[in-house]
Amino acid sequence: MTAFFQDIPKVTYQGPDGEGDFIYRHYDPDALVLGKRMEDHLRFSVAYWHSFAWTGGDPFGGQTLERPWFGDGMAEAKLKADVAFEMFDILGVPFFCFHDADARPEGATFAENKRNLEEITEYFAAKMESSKTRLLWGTANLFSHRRFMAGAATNPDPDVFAWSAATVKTCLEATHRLGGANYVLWGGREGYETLLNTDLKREADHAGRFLSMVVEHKHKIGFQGQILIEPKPQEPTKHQYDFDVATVYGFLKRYGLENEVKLNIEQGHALLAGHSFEHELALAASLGILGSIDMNRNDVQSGWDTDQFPNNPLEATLAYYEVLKAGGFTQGGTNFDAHIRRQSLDPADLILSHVGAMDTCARGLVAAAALLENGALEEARAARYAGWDGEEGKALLSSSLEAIEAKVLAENIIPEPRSGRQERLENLINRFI
Ligand code: XUL
Ligand code: CO
Repeated sequence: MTAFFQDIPKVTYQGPDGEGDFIYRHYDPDALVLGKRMEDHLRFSVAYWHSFAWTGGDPFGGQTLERPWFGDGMAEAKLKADVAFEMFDILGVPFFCFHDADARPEGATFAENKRNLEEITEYFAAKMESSKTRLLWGTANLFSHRRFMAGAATNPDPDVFAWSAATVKTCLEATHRLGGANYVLWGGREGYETLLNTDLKREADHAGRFLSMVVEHKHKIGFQGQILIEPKPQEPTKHQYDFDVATVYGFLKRYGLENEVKLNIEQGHALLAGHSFEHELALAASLGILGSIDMNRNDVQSGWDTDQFPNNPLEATLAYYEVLKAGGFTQGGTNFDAHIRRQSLDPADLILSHVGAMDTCARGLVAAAALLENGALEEARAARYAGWDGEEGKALLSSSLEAIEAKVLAENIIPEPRSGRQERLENLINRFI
């Protein structure tokens, strides 16, 4: 045991009336929701980067957090892993996620990075033998180092493409070695700052070929996890290519990858794209590409990607409603791609941020399940489209403009507007929160 979380007890479910801070009031891993354990529905994951690698910096000031593992060496990387697995155990979370750069020291060459990643992967593997926590997904950080300033797969320099492809190979293999359920590609700096120096078509073709190589390698090594793309519309580049679900689906179709790659959808990124989270989830589900979620909100006032832990049960309900309607997670899960605030200095803050987020999501899941079981929302939706279920409605879709014109004239069709009943449906949902 390290000394970092020394006074913090293991967090367990105590129910809504339990006493103290270090308890779950709503997250009861074994409780059955629609016949499945809550833990198996939600599949919570801690993000290694935010909890253990982020220093508290913002554009106006540097490090605020002090951690005994901050440093460049392998000893610090192993101490970080020790503390991380202690936190997974305190929280009882079933999963974690990591980028290569969060976990291993940065080397001077690719070969050194590869060696460092292999060493820390084996260190994780040894820890996972006695831990219940599994790997939800691994990924490569292809955006922090200055070599990636003009992108990775879409960089104008073939050497950066090569470095990036080689790096993804090592990260995919590390994920495979650790039994990861998914591998994520977030297009960190795959976008542009100015069109004046950018060849859009060439960059898209390179990104398409890069992703195809990832899929080819997945099959070559027998990795059974899902390959996931994480959409985001801007930040860090002014325009990101993986703008939103619709844009990424178009990209996957263009390169013939729509049956190979699914999406990891982040709440805050949906908002940046001008959508609601539930819009992005519903669209991905309707396209058959809903894979996993990053459950972290933005601040409504700042309009930027502030990566805060969820704390709004209504938002969580609307999100899990879409997840449940789509059949629930198979290999995906709920990753908290969220960090504590810059002033949250204490080890306890790291734990309590996750406790609150897990309780919020549990409330959302339970409410969403009750709403589904109640059925009134789906009945109202079905009733709204009922006209299409009859023979006449079906015939319309296999008709032609000419035949339809004749029908409208012959039957003197005059559409009668009907209420969309939005407020009634909003009131219905609020009864379940
Ligand atoms: C950035 C972001 C990433 C990805 C993984 O906004 O969400 O942390 O989740 O690279
Ligand atoms: Co994310």
